[in-house]
Amino acid sequence: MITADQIDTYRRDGVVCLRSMFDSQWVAQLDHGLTRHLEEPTSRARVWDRDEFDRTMLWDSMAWKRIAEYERFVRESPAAEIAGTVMESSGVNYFFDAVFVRSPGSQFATPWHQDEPYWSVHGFDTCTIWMPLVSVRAENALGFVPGSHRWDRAYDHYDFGRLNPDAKSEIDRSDFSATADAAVPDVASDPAGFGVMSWDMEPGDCVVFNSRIMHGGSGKLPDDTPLRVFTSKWLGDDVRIAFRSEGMDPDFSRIMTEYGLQPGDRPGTDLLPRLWEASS
Ligand SMILES: O=C(O)CCC(=O)C(=O)O
Repeated sequence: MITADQIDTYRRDGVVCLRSMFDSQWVAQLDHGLTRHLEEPTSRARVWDRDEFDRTMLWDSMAWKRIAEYERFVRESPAAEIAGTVMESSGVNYFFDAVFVRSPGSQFATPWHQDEPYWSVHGFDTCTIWMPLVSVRAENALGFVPGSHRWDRAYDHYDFGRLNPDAKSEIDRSDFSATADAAVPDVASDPAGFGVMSWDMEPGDCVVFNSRIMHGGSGKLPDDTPLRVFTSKWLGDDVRIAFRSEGMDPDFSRIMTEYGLQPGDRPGTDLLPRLWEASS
């Protein structure tokens, strides 16, 4: 299903676009789940952008245990195998899901960032499967700086808690002000210079990206075009639990502790279940 060339591409670039990985039933299930999810979002859901035409970009996460369609996708779809195969891991654990929903014409572009430095885990072998549930053109899809998953430096954390036009109170938010090491490179002002890659994609296609890759953009949609994206995050061989003193987003430290997971542990338990083994 996945070729050696595609695995090489992921190893080199930190990102690979895979075509027709999920059949129309998986896409329909996720889309149905997302519709239900948006009717009853979690307490973490937040509008990241609302413009003068009331066009929005909404984010929510960690809904898989309450949206049956997500849980089925996580446990039974090819996603775990895709993640493990592309990362060349001996097995994978599930981490969490996040959705990114833009209403038609939303001009919001996701700030450039890396994911893993925000997380309550540490490791090179972490990836996201980014799946649009509608057609998306390359210029509106998530963009990636190839090779940046191996950049050997820590960047400032963008504080996503600032994206709160509706002034929602009690949002998960870390104080990242002490983390400054180096400013995030200004990829948005010179995408060609950074070699930014993105793809025209159809429902069923996915992009798998290493969670240390610099990514951002997406959005800037035509007036009649929405964007509904489901992402799932996966943990491979070298990953350990890590509670970062500089802050986390999302911060899993409390729930991990409740499940008996401590810094330095390998992922496990019903919170981060093992869902695929290479030997199987
Ligand atoms: O789809 C987007 O706009 C952002 C996605 C993203 O940053 C992620 O999945 O980590």
